[in-house]
Amino acid sequence: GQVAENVDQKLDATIKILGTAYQCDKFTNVNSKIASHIGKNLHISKDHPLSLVRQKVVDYFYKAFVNSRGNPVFAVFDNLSPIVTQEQNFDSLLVPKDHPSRLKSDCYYINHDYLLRAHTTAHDSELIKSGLDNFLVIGDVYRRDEIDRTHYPVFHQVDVVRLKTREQLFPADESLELFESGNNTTNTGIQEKQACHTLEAVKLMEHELKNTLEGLAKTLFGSDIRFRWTDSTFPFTQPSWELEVHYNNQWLELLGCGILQQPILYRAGVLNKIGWAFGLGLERVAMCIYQIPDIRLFWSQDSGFLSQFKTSDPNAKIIYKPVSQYPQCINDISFWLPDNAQEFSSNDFYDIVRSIGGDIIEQVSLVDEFFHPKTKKTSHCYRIVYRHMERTLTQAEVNQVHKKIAMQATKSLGVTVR
Ligand code: FA5
Ligand code: MG
Repeated sequence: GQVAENVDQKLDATIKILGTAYQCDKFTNVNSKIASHIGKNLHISKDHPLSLVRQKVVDYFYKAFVNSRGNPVFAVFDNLSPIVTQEQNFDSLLVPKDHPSRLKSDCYYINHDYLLRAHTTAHDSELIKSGLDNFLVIGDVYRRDEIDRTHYPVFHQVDVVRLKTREQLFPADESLELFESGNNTTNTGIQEKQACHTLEAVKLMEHELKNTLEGLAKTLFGSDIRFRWTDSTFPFTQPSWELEVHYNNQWLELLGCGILQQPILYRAGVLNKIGWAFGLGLERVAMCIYQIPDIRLFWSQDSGFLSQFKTSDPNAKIIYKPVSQYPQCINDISFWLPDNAQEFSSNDFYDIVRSIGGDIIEQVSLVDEFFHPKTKKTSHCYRIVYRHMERTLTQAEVNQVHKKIAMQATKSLGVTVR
């Protein structure tokens, strides 16, 4: 809050982010703690749970929308800089000048000109302008917020946009149009459509959007997932909806979506298309499907957390097991394999480690391997991570277990500890 701001920033100072120095001014409220998250790119970090969810979403769109040659039509942008202008984050999306989402109390401003994007929607207008009709934007977003189990000032979103021409929307009927010079129509007070759109076009787009998102929800949460649609409002879509899913006995807001405001497309130079868009939070999905209890865990460097998501298959069923809050104790062991090295299996060593170490073994992994050309011997180095669930282990007691493991490996596997 206010204190951190005053401590960290001086008006005549500069703040360095991703290698660029920015002049501070009275807008500046990015502090060094927040800035330290920039460039971490959890959503594209190998084996990170947010990266697994990203892959699931991308795979779903690659499969669901292919061209006549069977190739995916959606382009993916997952490495755009989170530093954006007010034009990108707000103006290009028709967010009014006095909208509360622009307030310094809600956003992280670098200075008057730049802020950390508050949603990945910030890139939609430019990507539309560049000529794309189908794309995903995935990245870190920044909002001033409390820190608790489900809120963190940095989280990750996917935004998806799909634009269609009249011919693509109504391939079989030349009498149907996208546009008319009609009125905003309301149905029970909710804006049913924008004045410029025909009702047929909006209804068909709504149908494709909702079908696509229900399919996505089933892909992420399983085909039995219960969901419901609620009406919503965003400055950049009309009509707008939210999709909620029923998970662990409660309704959870999964995403916001709608029919893009036509002026956004006009301003981006697109005159003959209608579009739908949505924005989804990755943390919410990951917390549900992997049963991760606290949003702060995503930023954990603890290998006890990260190693649980090591998989080559984004569809692997993973249930997170809580990691002890007591510290890890990491000991390495290196040994020469016996002469019949081909017969040696790391799994045999892992069994020994587990049978001797029991529950204080958190992980074992092969961290180095080399062949000595003179002696023709192979060396393996294993890293053993020890951790007790209820108390802090002393280095002395870990050393004792470690020594026992070395002795047992020597005896039953014929290795020579180095
Ligand atoms: C938006 O950010 C809009 N840009 C979404 C959108 C895009 C609407 C395109 C229409 C068209 P919202 O603030 O509701 O909307 O956030 C979208 C999703 O991000 C939420 O549904 C939720 O899944 C996730 N989300 C929002 N705030 C948080 C938070 N504090 N922590 C975790 N996830 C969040
Ligand atoms: Mg919302």
